[in-house]
Amino acid sequence: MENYWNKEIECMSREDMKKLQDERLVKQVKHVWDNVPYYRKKMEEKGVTPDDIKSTDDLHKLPFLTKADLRDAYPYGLLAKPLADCVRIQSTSGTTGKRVVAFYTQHDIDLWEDCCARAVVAAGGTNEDVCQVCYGYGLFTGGPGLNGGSHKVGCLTLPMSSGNTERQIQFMRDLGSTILCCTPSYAAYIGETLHEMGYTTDDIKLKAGIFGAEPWTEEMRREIEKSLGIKAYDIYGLTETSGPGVSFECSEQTGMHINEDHFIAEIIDPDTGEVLPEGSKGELVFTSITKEAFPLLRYRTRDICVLTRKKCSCGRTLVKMTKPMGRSDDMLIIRGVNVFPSQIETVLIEQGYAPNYQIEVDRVNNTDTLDINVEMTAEQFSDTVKDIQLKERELVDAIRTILGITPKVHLVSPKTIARSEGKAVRVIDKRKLHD
Ligand code: DLL
Repeated sequence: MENYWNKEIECMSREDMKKLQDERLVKQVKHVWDNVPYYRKKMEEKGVTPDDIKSTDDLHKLPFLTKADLRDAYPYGLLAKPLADCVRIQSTSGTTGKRVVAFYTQHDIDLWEDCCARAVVAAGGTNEDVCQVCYGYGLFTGGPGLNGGSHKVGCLTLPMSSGNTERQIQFMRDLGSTILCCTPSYAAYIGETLHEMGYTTDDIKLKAGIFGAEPWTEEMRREIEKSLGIKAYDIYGLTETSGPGVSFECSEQTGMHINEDHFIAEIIDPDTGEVLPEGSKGELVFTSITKEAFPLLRYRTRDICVLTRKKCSCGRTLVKMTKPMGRSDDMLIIRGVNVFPSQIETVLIEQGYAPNYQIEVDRVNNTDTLDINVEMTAEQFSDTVKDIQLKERELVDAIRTILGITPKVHLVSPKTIARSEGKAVRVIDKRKLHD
């Protein structure tokens, strides 16, 4: 039998949900207009005032927000509450310019954790469960989000954070963890390590996993399910909209239900910005209608997917999104970290290299690898092998500082990276991330 965290909302009739969204949107637009001069200016430029927004039917009149706006307004420019009312930030990795900093009031945190609680319950979680959270804690939203959701449900929560895999398995066995929360690639690695340590699924009590924060395929799902003896559920979200829990999978596993009482979803044509009808593939746009501190209106996620309102056997009426099928920008997700090629380029140029480089991403044994080939100038090339190795190490350190992940850097001879006559091919992504 399907369990719900908030049946009234999760199974609400479409008419009632629309009414709720209408009311909340009107209120939210006014809140933003009154408190965020940055967005108010954007509305004025488009000739829209709060009076023009009477219901969700008017949503398309509002201007979009993009990552570029977040960058312009960094750090406090989109804050809609006085700092005195804010209690937390979370953030993505990246240099200042690319970093997203999201703000929360206590109320925002409560609602966010509530969204995550829905995901935990949809994966079969109850207060009888032992929930091991191995998403990163700290600035990343994964750990704190699932931690909060697991607490709300009343699971015994293990705030493990990621890493130290043998210890993860020891805790999992000693405490009898039943639910695992982490990125799908880390789940696969935990499975591998479990078997390498000589254990089988009979030695653990896991029954479900809640995995997200990066793309993963149905094949990978089946592999993880087999190696850990569980049912694996997908969860989606982004820092800008709180973090995980914007949408989550139910037992039917044909897409993720969006928490529409908090987020209005639209699909647009990424080139023209035109809103597309249900069932079309396009860029996902979210309007957060309950957030107090960091309420983004029509935020372009750059994630490409499809929305569907087909009846779901789980009984939920919340709209479903497919797994993201790609991005409309050049962001890569490597080991769960958001990486823009331009961040790497900036480091190379700062360190005196010409912008002749190629980034190679692959997935080996379910772990992402990042190799960066960088061309030396003729001058650099005349250095000794020892000098070149030292330079490679310097680059590795500089990139690790910026991205938070360790790449392999290969300095190559001048003129060995193919020149392009059109757009340079900077990134070769060999992972098969989408079905
Ligand atoms: O990854 C939030 C999160 C944490 C989601 C834990 C799920 C679990 P960001 O670091 O801001 O936030 O990255 C957001 O990650 O725009 C997608 O491109 C991608 N992403 C997130 N969840 C999924 C998923 C967190 N289930 C970006 N499948 C998003 C595919 C995902 N991609």
